[in-house]
Amino acid sequence: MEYRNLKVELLNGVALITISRPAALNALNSEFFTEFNDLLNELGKDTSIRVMVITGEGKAFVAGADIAEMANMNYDQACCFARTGQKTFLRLEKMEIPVIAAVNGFALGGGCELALACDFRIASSLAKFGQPEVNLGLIPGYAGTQRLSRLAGMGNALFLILSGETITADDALRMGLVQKVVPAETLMEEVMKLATKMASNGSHAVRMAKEIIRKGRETTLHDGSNLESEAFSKLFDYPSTKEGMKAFLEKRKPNW
Ligand code: CO8
Repeated sequence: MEYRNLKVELLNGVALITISRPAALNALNSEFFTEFNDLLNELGKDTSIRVMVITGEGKAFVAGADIAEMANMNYDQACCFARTGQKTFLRLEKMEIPVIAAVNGFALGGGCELALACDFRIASSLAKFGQPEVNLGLIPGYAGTQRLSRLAGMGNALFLILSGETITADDALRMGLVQKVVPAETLMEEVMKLATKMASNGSHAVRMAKEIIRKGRETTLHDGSNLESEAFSKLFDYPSTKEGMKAFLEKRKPNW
């Protein structure tokens, strides 16, 4: 399928998605959300895809929701625009396969929220993060008020959202907002290496680990541990699990 705001490449089990609207610093508009949902439908059907990577074209990852589109919205339109974004990002978070944000530049407002909905974030040393909505008289609308405090703690979430300050990749690393910062020129090489490694791991194990970690976040330690033992045992029903351990004992790579 052809997209106006997205570029998609499939490489060794990895779907590399580039948000491509560089003239507006990849700002998210309604057309983007329609296309992105179509793409998720398409990728969901392709069992050869084991990892997704999301990045942005040019100097921005995503500089936020499209301010030009939002400027004249009324209550109903704003509600619809916010809910569309929330549903889309929730859907992304619930993808069975890992989703990595390769944050190449500005990740502001809705762009920071998109990065937060990915499983983890690898940032270029030139990346900038922030929730500058208050500068526009707004607040985050794609669940940033909820995900940021869960990921980076209440103090950091309140600091970023109430101040509207933009922070560096190193500051984001210190806050736990990103997992790794790498030189700008090696970002995609490093992310793709990591994604390819993840794509080569036992796919049932990777998917189950993601599901349990995410579900466990919403429950008690006791119930989460039960989810884990259930999932752990279920893996033994898959021939690939036996193959992983057999390959180790036979000192060879697994043939999943
Ligand atoms: N929306 C629309 N256009 C944008 C956006 C945006 N978020 N960001 C940048 N652009 C456009 C600029 O208007 C400019 O267009 P043009 O060339 O036609 O004038 C072009 O991109 C390049 O931008 P700049 O010239 O400003 O580039 P600079 O390098 O000087 O500055 C910045 C880069 C600092 C990133 C600056 O562009 C900026 O501050 N952008 C806005 C950042 C922002 O406030 N983001 C938050 C938006 S609100 C939001 O995301 C809410 C999410 C929840 C929505 C809920 C729905 C109701």
